[in-house]
Amino acid sequence: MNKALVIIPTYNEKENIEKMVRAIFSLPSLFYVLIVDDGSPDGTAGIVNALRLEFPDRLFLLEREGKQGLGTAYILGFRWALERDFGFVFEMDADFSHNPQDLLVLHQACLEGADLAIGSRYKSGVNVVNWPIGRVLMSYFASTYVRIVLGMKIYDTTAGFKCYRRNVLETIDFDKVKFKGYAFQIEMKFTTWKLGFHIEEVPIVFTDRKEGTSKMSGGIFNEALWGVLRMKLRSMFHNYKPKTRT
Ligand SMILES: Nc1nc2c(ncn2[C@@H]2O[C@H](COP(=O)(O)OP(=O)(O)O)[C@@H](O)[C@H]2O)c(=O)[nH]1
Ligand SMILES: [Mg+2]
Repeated sequence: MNKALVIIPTYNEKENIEKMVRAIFSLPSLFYVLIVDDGSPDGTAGIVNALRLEFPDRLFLLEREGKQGLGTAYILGFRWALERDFGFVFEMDADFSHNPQDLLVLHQACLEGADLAIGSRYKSGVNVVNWPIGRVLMSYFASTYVRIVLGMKIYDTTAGFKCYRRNVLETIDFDKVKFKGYAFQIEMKFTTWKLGFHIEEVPIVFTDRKEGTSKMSGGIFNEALWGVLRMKLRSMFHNYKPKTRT
């Protein structure tokens, strides 16, 4: 159970996906990669399928019809990983905002005892490169808002670059995960924290994508804004229990 799987959700990432897969496979540790593509009209899945001929044992692809959001893509990937013998499961974007080298650092944090390691932009100052200042400020203050409302001691609450130990994913009841965008990232951290797991933030530098376009939308932002209040309310009446798997 020491195998490490990197899950990458994709929607229109034809400029990035091949470079990203090759970058991960050239790291000194052995990582497996699962792409969850939502029927990207730009043919991202076709590129992955071609690459699978070269890496049939290390690269996998799940295809869904139509854009269904990041949260459900990850949950599909988590279930897939749990049906197999992966001990460490990563979340990562396709667009090189997350430096593949940092997979090694997150992995190391989990090997040294973290149940969840978070690649954090805000652990030490603000480590964001090439985002317009408005977006940096919004992200930074959103993270602070979440930390205060939920009372969670995490600086980068919306971070999407993470490594979970298998037992965390085995314990979370995915049927109860409600959100899809940034709120999904917050909800996963909040649930992990409420369940009493050991969370560590590892400082990383986040660089804005150079190719392709962001899928961030006002709707996703609003979901996070109101979702955090709903999470807070729910946590006041809800007892966080590990899922009993049958
Ligand atoms: N499968 C899937 N992937 C998505 C969806 N929305 C975004 N992504 C992917 O999730 C990652 C992060 O999205 P991105 O647009 O870079 O968001 P941003 O970094 O917040 O601007 C990228 O790899 C996207 O291709 C979706 O609805 N479905
Ligand atoms: Mg991005």
